Amino acid sequence: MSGSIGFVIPTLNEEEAIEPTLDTIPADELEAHGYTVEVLIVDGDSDDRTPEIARKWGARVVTEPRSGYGRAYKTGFAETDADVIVTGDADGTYPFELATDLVQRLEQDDLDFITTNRLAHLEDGAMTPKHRFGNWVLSTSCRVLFGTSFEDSQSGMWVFRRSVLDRIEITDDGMPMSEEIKIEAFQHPDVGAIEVDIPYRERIGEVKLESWNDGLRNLTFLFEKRFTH
Ligand SMILES: Nc1nc2c(ncn2[C@@H]2O[C@H](COP(=O)(O)OP(=O)(O)OP(=O)(O)O)[C@@H](O)[C@H]2O)c(=O)[nH]1
Ligand SMILES: [Mg+2]
Repeated sequence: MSGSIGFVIPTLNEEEAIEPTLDTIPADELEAHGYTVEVLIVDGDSDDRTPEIARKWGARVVTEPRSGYGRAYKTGFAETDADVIVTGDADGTYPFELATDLVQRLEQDDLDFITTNRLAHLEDGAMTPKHRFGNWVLSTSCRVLFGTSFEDSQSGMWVFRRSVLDRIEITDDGMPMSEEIKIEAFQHPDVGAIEVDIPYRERIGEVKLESWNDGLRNLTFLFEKRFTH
């Protein structure tokens, strides 16, 4: 098999976690399978050593000073021309080491978009009960409002063909972009989308999520998308 794989990873002050995260990317394994690999960091103008550490590791770093998780991904997607994009946080939580299996699954099953379900194998300390409850509310809301079948609406690890981006619309610049990309992919008649179980680990470094604010913003986004778009 051949093709290019682009890891797109947003960072904001992740100097403690960035190197251990990058070290889990199975670049050699993917290359042994015939793929070329690019690692792209979209840095939100961190005021710590995150970009410097990422560059030293060998990643390409672009700076996106406009704030927001969704904004960072939009910029990263526009910067890469990889055939398949793999995403995830720079905080040590997601199993990038499974990327080869996921890319092969995408190709063998002729899929376009894979999202991941962290709730299946949560490791100790990975998610507080409050976050699990919030996630359940949001995933259930997605199911009721959009008829989507995924369990984990907030997972940030996706493996998808770049061509999907020509068929879906991403509008949100913040955290709701995570549920938006899944709803768009799962609802599109010409996008083959599934959810796959993954383990999810405890975060390295400071928690950034503002639980109540981000949770409420995510919920409001779902209702607005359903009833005003
Ligand atoms: N470029 C950029 N990256 C961001 C921004 N906000 C968050 N990130 C990064 O996006 C990823 C997801 O953010 P997290 O803080 O891990 O959000 P979360 O996973 O919902 O919450 P916790 O891991 O529990 O803190 C991380 O790699 C962050 O460093 C931003 O405004 N700009
Ligand atoms: Mg995270």
